[in-house]
Amino acid sequence: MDQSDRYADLSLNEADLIKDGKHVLVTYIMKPKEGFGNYLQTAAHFAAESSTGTNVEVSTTDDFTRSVDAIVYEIDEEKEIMKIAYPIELFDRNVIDGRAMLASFLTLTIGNNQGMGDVAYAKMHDFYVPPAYLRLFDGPSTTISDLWRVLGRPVVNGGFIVGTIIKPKLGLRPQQFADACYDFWLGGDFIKNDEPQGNQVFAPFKETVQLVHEAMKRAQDETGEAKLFSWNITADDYREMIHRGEYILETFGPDADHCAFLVDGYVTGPQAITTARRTFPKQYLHYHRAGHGAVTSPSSMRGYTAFVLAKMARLQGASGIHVGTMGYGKMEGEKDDTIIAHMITEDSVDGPFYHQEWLGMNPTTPIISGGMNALRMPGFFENLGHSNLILTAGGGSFGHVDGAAAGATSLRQAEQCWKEGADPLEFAKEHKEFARAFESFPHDADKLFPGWREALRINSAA
Ligand code: CAP
Ligand code: MG
Repeated sequence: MDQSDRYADLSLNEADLIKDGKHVLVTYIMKPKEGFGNYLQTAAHFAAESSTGTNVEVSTTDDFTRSVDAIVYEIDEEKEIMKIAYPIELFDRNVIDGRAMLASFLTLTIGNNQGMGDVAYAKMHDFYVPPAYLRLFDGPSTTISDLWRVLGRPVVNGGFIVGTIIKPKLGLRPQQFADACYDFWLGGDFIKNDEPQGNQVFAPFKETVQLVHEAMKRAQDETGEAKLFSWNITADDYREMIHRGEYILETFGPDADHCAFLVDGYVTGPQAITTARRTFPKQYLHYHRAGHGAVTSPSSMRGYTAFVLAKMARLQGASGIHVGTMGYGKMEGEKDDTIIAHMITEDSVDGPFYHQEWLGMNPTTPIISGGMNALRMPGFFENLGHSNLILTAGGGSFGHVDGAAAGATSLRQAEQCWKEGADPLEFAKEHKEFARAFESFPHDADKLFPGWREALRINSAA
């Protein structure tokens, strides 16, 4: 059934739609399946299934129904681009407080339309949120400024937070886990649970929390510096999440503001993020995106991109989200993924298809993780252009030949090297931990700094 006369209007002007502020605009890369309608007909059917329609006319439709139809307003068949305007009235609001919910945004914009028989694929690449809808989202309540404040740094441009993930990913018992924390904290600032670490039978959560707090206090006494820990409170049951969070805060007591809460937001979905955001608004909300590659990978033609995931995380109130390593680490990513970091930290930003004004909504910290070590950092910072971020390097810390504290120091030195605009090999001659990172990660050293062995042999022999 050709629904393009109802669900498409290519005369609509995007600038007018933005000025009117009554629609969420979404851009997809979409390809129709062979043997069905033409591009516009498939797009119109997509808009129908994503708003007020189905595959046939229904007798119950009235004029009001039609007034909230999602409308295809632009297509470019060559580039497989389809743009749809969704009236903001379509989206579900909380009964309890009238606020927006991301679940509804997902259900409509990438819900049933992901499995339509006449669509080969459709993937969301950008979306625009008008002011009237934007203000209904929670947004972040704590930000990196709250962490800088605990660390005793300036709350603006407080700089690089050197972090790690306790490795191995699983398999440490509580005392060994706490010992690893202490070792890293002698050089680093921030530790996170790895995404699956929680209450495994060989590492009871409550015993681990107590021992890590002891380790934090010893490391703080030893270094005279505040230390941070991001606790995984992910669970299927929101009551479990709240129980874990409350236990952490009670146990850490005077050090409670040294704790962030980590939620595996992709696998648990918006409810878990919002449970943490609204139950513990004073705790930094760390969004880990494990699993996102299923939809965000360039090899996936459905779902949404990593850029869209990060933008949605800011709306939901994530204080920080993993944004990848922009091609410098082990996970998928490109240099121009810097657009993700800009979109979640700045207030007036251009995305791939839409400019977004955030109207003062708190920023979300770019969290960098995935195969990073001191050798890879100078290039990363040069590409991004700043170091107001959290780095969590697991292998890059615990893989350093002189241990985790030296690993942390090498990461801090890497930022210093970049800030000074120094040649890394020359810089290494004066900075031992950074120099030893070359011996710790020789494959990276060979690739990034050919001739490093000769250049540093003088130093390492000393
Ligand atoms: C990194 C990591 C991170 C992923 C996250 C891991 O460890 O802890 O979870 O990199 O990826 O489990 O692999 P390493 P992203 O530092 O030892 O590589 O940040 O892209 O979501
Ligand atoms: Mg991990």
